[in-house]
Amino acid sequence: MRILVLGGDGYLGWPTALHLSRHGHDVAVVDNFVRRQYDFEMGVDSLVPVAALQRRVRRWEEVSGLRIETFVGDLTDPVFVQQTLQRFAPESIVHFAEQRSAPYSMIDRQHAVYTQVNNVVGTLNVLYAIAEQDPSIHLVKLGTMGEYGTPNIDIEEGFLEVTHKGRTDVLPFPKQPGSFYHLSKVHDSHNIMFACRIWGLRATDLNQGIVYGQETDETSLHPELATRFDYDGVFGTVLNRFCVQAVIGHPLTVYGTGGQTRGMLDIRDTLACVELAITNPAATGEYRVFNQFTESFSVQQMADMVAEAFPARVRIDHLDPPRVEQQEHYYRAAHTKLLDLGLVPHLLEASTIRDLLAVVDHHRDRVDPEAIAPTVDWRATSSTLPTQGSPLVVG
Ligand code: NAD
Ligand code: USQ
Repeated sequence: MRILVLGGDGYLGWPTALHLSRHGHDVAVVDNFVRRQYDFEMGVDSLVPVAALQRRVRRWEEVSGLRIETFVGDLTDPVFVQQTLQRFAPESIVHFAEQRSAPYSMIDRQHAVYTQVNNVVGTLNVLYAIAEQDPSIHLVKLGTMGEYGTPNIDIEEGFLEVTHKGRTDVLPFPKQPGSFYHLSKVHDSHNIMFACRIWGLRATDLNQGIVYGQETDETSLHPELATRFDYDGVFGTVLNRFCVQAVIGHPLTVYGTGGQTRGMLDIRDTLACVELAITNPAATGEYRVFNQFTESFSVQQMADMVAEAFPARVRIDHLDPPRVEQQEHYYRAAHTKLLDLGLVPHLLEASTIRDLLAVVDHHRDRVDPEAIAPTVDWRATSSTLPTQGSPLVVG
C-alpha cells in the first residue's frame, strides 16, 4: 500500500514509517521539523541523539535497501498539503503531525492558540485535500485517550448508547479533556466525523494512551535510525521520565497523590496498531474510533514499578500538582477493537522497564537535571500578546 506518514520525523512517526516500509509498504514521510524547534525554544534536547531526517532516510536505504520519500512542509499550508497528496497519491494517510504536549499547550495564551491552530487547521487541510483529490484515501488519525477525561462511568470506544426520555441513540462518548492540547484532539475528532458524514470519507481515530519505550525492531538496526526520547518537564511522558529520573538518582516526580490512572502502551504496539488499522480500513463514509492502549496504571503504580526494577534505592516524591486533574478517580476503558483485529500486546513487565533503563543508562551523560522539574502551571493564565522577536515563531 502507498502510505503517507504525517509527522514522520517525530517520536512515533519515524519508527512507524520504518515499520511500514519493512512490511512491504511504499512509504513517504511529511514533517516541518517543528518538534526540533520546540527543543530550541525550551532549551532541552532528546535524551537519545536523533539524526537529521535526510540522514535517517539515507541510513534506512543503506540498511534495508528500501526507499522512503520525504516531503518537508507545514500542514497548515493548504497548497503544500494538496501538492503532497497529488505527488505521492497515497492510499492511506497516518496523521501524527500535531503539537502533542499538554504542558506546552498550557504555557500561556500564545501556546494554547498555536497548539489549536496547528492541530485543527492542519487536520482540516488534510481532510479537504483528501475530499478534493481522492475520497477513498483512508485517514488514520492519532487521537488520545485524554479526549474522554476521567468520567465516573466506563469509557467506551468512541460511542455510547444513550436512552433519554424513552428514546435511544448511539452518540459520541462525552468528552472532558484536561488541557488545550487534549481539546485540540476533540475538535479534530468532531471535524473528521463530520467530513466522513458529508463527503463520504473514511477514517479511523486512534485514541491512544501514553506511549513508553524507545527501541523498535527497525530503529535498533543502526544508531542513526534511533527515535527521540523526551524526559523534560514539558514534553517528557510519565514512564519515560521516571526511568530517566531513576538512572540519574533524581527522586521520581509523582504529581499529587499519584492516583491518576491512564491507559498505557509500548511503542512497539503503536506500530502494530497503526498497521492493523491501515490493513483493515474503515468503510466508505465510516468514522470509527479505536481505543489504542493495552493496560492501565496509576502514576503511583508506575513509580513503584520503576523503583522495583531499578537495582539501587529510588526515592519517590509527591509534588504539588502542577495540573488541574482528578487525582483519585474511577477508570475503566474498553479497548477490544484492536485486540479483535489481532493485536498481541507487549505488556509492561519488569524486563521491559529494565530494557528501557539500559537505553537511558547508555545516554545518561546527556541528561540535563535542570530540565526535569515541571514548569507549567495549569492555573496560570498568562496572556502576553505577541511582540516582535517573540520566542514562538513556529509554523
Ligand atoms: P512528536 O512531537 O514527537 O511528533 C510529531 C511530529 O509532527 C513532529 O516531528 C513535528 O515536527 C511534526 N509536526 C507537528 N506539526 C506539524 C505541522 N503543522 N506540519 C508538519 N509537521 C508537523 O509527537 P509523538 O509523540 O510522535 O506523537 C505523535 C502523535 O501521536 C501526536 O498526534 C500525539 O498527539 C499522538 N499521541 C502521542 C502519545 C505519546 O505518548 N507520545 C500518546 C497518545 C497520542
Ligand atoms: N505525571 C506525573 N509526574 C510526571 C509526569 C506526569 O505525575 O513527572 C502525571 C500527570 O499529572 C498525568 C499523567 O502523569 O496525570 C500523564 O502525564 P503525561 O505527561 O505522561 O501524559 P499526558 O500529558 O496525558 O500526554 C501524553 C502525550 C500526549 C498524549 C497523552 C495520552 O504527551 O500526546 O495524547 O499522553 S493520554 O494521557 O491518554 O491522553
